Amino acid sequence: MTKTVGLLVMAYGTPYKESDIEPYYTDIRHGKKPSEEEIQDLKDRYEFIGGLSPLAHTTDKQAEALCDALNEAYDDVNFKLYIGLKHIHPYIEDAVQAMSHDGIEDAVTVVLAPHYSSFSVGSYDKRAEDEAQKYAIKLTHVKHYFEQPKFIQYWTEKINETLDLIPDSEHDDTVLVVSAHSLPKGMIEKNNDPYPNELHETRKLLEENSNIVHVAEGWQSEGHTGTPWLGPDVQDLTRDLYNKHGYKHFIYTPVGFVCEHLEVLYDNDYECKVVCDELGVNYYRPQMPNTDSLFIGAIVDEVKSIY
Ligand code: FEC
Repeated sequence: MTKTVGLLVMAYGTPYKESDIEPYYTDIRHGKKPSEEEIQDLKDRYEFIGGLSPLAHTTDKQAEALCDALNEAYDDVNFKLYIGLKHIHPYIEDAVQAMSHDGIEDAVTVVLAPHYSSFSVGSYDKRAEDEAQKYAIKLTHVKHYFEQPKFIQYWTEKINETLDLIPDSEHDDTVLVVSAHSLPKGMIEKNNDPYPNELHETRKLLEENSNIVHVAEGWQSEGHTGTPWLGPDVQDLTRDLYNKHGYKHFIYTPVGFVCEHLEVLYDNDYECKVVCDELGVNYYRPQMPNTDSLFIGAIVDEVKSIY
């Protein structure tokens, strides 16, 4: 007999229309409204990437692909999909309430972010857990999937395909920048958070598996809080790598994210490219995982290892 199990896919969320930008940003700031200047700056960045982010659509597609793949992988389970977002509706709590309404008693949760930090994946899980306890729903959490062979294979293939665009004789003049979203350094150090080490492990796996010769690790998209964030920032790193080694080709793999959205389309494709243009070097940013079957397969394999 097949058992119906909830699949709660959680993601960051993005404004659906321009008027959502202010409340969305206020939610990111824990209810404290950003200044008019900060709101305008964010509106300008969305405008730059075409008005709004593709994230909402991609999150839906990724969640549907994952649910389909899990239903293929399990004979005795029928996964029913729920999407819960961090900073806009449907919120994580809304999704848990919908599960309760449908009589779900058991669910697997997945965050669309491959590395664990108590401030990212951990905070999604806590919100889901707090709500699920009200309805006695049992949750099994996927904590991370950066080490899954299919996740590493996805990025390895992308790196090698990008290297194929560069003459062999210039591979020694090429550097790979592996990055994730920065977080405040003090919080990470105080809690002995695994996040920086998980990025480091990802970098090692990509270095071992792909044909790249030179690799650097960096952090991106940091906030402006007046306190130190994890570094080096990818833009500063680009300048340093150029000044020290004179690389001609820079390949950016923002492996902490799983699809094209503001932080990739603006922070990599605009901000890092501006630095590359200034230095007269070539900018490359392979396609993000989106609904690629290797990426979806990596999450399926992680679910299978815990559920
Ligand atoms: O495409 C889109 O519309 C949204 C893309 C988006 C993703 C994303 C992922 C992460 N964030 C993480 C941490 C923080 C911290 C701050 C913060 C601020 C912002 C702002 C926008 C934004 N984030 Fe985000 N993040 C995305 C978008 N993020 C917009 C506000 C303006 C700005 O700073 O650019 C707080 C900074 C502050 O206090 O001002 C902390 C982490 C991730 C990756 C894990 C995950 O997806 O949850 C960590 C996608």
